[in-house]
Amino acid sequence: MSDETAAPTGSGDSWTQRLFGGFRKTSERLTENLSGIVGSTRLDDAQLDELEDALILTDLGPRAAARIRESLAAARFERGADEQAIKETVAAEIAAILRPVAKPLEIVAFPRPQVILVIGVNGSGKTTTIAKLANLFQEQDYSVMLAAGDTFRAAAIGQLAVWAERIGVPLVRGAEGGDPASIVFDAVKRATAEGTDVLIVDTAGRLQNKRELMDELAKIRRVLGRLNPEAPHDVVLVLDATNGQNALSQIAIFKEVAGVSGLIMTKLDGTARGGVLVAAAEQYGLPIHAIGVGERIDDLRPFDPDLVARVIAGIA
Ligand SMILES: Nc1nc2c(ncn2[C@@H]2O[C@H](COP(=O)(O)OP(=O)(O)O)[C@@H](O)[C@H]2O)c(=O)[nH]1
Ligand SMILES: [Mg+2]
Repeated sequence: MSDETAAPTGSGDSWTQRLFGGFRKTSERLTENLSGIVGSTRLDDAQLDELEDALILTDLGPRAAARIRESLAAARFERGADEQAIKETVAAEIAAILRPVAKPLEIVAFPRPQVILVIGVNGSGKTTTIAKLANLFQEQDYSVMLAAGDTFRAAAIGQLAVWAERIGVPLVRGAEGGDPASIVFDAVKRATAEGTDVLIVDTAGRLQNKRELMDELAKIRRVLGRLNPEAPHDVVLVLDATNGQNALSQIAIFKEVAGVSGLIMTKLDGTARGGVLVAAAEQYGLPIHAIGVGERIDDLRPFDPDLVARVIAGIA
């Protein structure tokens, strides 16, 4: 299994290897806690209580802990629970939590464009994720346009411009400090005129001033709604997996300030506490569209609940 720690190579397998990295902390805690029940034929209440208490302390969240306890209580390990059988049971339970929320972003808007508003705190990975999404949509033969709605820092506009040029998609941008709503207005008009399939809008994530952020996002939504009552079709919150439990409070805040229709979790490589994804699925039930495991353009994929469940259980 030493391959799991190998440096990412860009091959198909490296995707799973990096996922193992992002979930390692969660997975190791889980395995440690499960080791106490290996060999048992029937798990008694005391053992199950102890296990549940320990699992609550992992980042999977209390409800996942309770469900894992129940499924292990119901499981019959005829010849004594071996580690593999326990892990399979746990993976099945985690997959059952994750499957209902796994929903890829689909381009279905009519009339076009489908407007995807991307929100999240600074540094969570919004701009990088927008580039990766644009690339995914292009691979599916959709035409894509980007709007630089994070006008707070010139660097943010420049960063999106670099990506737009690299992947060959048009960018609608304004001056630093400009009004994001007017950029979005121009972008929707241009995308409509050009028959663009998907318009992805970057935004600033200044949580320090919640009121201002709320006003800014509300204004963007108003302008969008005036041009197309269905827009934005998606409001995607980007979460940084290395934020652990903070990611959960960010969901609550952004639901309040902007409404959220789905999630993308980034940085599920390195030393993330990926288990928070399971807690988010349980607690909010919001669609999880995709996950990111690196800084490169092809480091984003639609969320695969079965693979992630097996990685968490340590058996992928
Ligand atoms: N390791 C890792 N880094 C990422 C990932 N996504 C984004 N980043 C990095 O995180 C930093 C912030 O990303 P950025 O897209 O600028 O975030 P924004 O402020 O929300 O727009 C950048 O250095 C990105 O390269 C990821 O999935 N994995
Ligand atoms: Mg940005």
